[in-house]
Amino acid sequence: MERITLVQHLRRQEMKIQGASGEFTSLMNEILVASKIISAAVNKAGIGEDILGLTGKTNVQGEEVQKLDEYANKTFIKIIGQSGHVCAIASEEDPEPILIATQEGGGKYIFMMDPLDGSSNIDVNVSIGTIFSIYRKKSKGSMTLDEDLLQRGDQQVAAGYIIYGSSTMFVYTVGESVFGFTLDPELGEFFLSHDDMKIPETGDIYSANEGNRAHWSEGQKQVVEYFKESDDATRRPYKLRYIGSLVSDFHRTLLKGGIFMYPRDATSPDGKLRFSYEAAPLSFIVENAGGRASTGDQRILSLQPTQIHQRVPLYIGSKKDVKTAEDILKKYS
Ligand code: AHM
Ligand code: MG
Repeated sequence: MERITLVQHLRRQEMKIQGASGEFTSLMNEILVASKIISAAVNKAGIGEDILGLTGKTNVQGEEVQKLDEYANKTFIKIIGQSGHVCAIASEEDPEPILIATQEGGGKYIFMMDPLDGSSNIDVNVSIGTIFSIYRKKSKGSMTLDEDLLQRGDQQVAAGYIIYGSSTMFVYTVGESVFGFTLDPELGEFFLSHDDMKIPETGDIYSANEGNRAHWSEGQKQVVEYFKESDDATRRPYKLRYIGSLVSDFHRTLLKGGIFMYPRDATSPDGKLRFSYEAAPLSFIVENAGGRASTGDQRILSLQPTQIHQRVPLYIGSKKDVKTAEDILKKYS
């Protein structure tokens, strides 16, 4: 594969779009910068608090040690907010969206993110990640909640995630194709490592928090029973893998196929994951890689959100596996 950096790749993509102003590429470059800063901080997470014996309140410079998720949130807001390309930032960490005014009257994009997903896994050295999504401002004049911040997922201009794992990877799509880049830590550059990513049509892995089984509907229990049955023709029983860190579980699903589920249950009627920061961006990615994503009975990208922090059940992964889950759920509904 040609050795090409993320910056070069973005520029080439831009050249394919007629009349592109460069604003989008510039915004993506800012995301890239923020992600390198977070990647370095995640790599040092253990050193800061344990190896150097810090109290957790102040660091060696006498500054307050921030929790990594707060740090990631602030870093993204600062860098993206100053880019001049966005008019609003909505973050899973903040109750209200942040409106950004620039001298020119605000950028044309809306940036949504889960700055550090799976952050409860930091202490145990499990991969975590950032999920982001970009929409175009639709309203004329000042921002509106309905027109601008509550857009359907199929209106996304781009979506991506950064996984801080054994290596740091940046995966993004602007539609049609999905591209993955791996950070070379010595050079501090992301290089194309996964060109035109495609999810297998079926997999042999299912992923769900089965600890919640007691609260599941009969349909959801049957979905999991199905994947556990023995049948050579359909490669069942499937393997179970559940990390509990969405970016990691999703990244594996994208590469290997299979299905990831976070269903609704008796204690959480809308599931756990958020539409704007988790379900919609990952669904945009999976569909552009040839996969499928639904709430169990509706395509995620066709769903009209009504609240910025709305939760949705999520079934995401290989086309056939997600369809199978939907069919079983329908049968028991
Ligand atoms: P967070 O946004 O508070 O980090 O929570 C989201 C995380 C996802 O990364 C993961 O898929 C899910 O919560 C795991 O939930 P559970 O522990 O209920 O299985
Ligand atoms: Mg999250």
